Amino acid sequence: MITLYTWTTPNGRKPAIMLEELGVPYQISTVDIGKDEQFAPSFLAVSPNNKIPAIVDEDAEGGPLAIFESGAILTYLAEKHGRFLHASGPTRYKTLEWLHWQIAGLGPMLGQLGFFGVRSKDKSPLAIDRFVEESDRLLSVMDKQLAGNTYLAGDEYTIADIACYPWTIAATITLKDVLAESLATKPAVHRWLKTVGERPAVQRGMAVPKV
Ligand SMILES: N[C@@H](CCC(=O)N[C@@H](CS)C(=O)NCC(=O)O)C(=O)O
Repeated sequence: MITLYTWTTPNGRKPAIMLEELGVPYQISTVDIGKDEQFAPSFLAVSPNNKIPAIVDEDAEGGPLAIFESGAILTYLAEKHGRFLHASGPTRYKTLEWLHWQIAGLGPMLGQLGFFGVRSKDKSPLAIDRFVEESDRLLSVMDKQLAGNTYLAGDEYTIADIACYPWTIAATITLKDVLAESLATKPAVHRWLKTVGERPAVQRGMAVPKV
């Protein structure tokens, strides 16, 4: 059995979508980051970087295995089950390219924009401009890729789409005011959001955890 440590955030929902897509049994352990539960010693033993998501797979090869970082979790689950990531060849590397792009770029930039542009009481125009500009640049890169491809890595739905969906849909909801101009010029991103968002497993994963 896999235990998923998660909360109601874009990063937390990526492995939930993946587990739903795979249809494997898993149990949820909620970590309320608003109550600092990510600093509890029992959670730090699983995720020493004090961030969700993390998993523990009791049935991993060689014994129980704890993994933190959503990209590592998605890659592990994809390879364990042989789905949503080719074992070799160009599509594998296109998938990993967009997966890493999300983890190093899209997620952190939208996250900073959420902090400076929405949650912070002190509104710094310099910081907001910087993160709006960078978020727009990233969404433009994504739009260009999706204008020529059904999914991020090409014709197939992969862990790159699973990683990018929760952040991009969040951008259209929680960041819709600060990113209004940018989102109005990204037709391929909206088409992809609709296609991915119609998958039943994505809808189930986006509802995890129920709190
Ligand atoms: N690169 C990490 C980012 C994880 C992350 O930022 N998690 C946030 C919630 S979305 C968190 O746990 N924050 C708690 C904290 O920073 O103390 C991943 O992709 O797993």
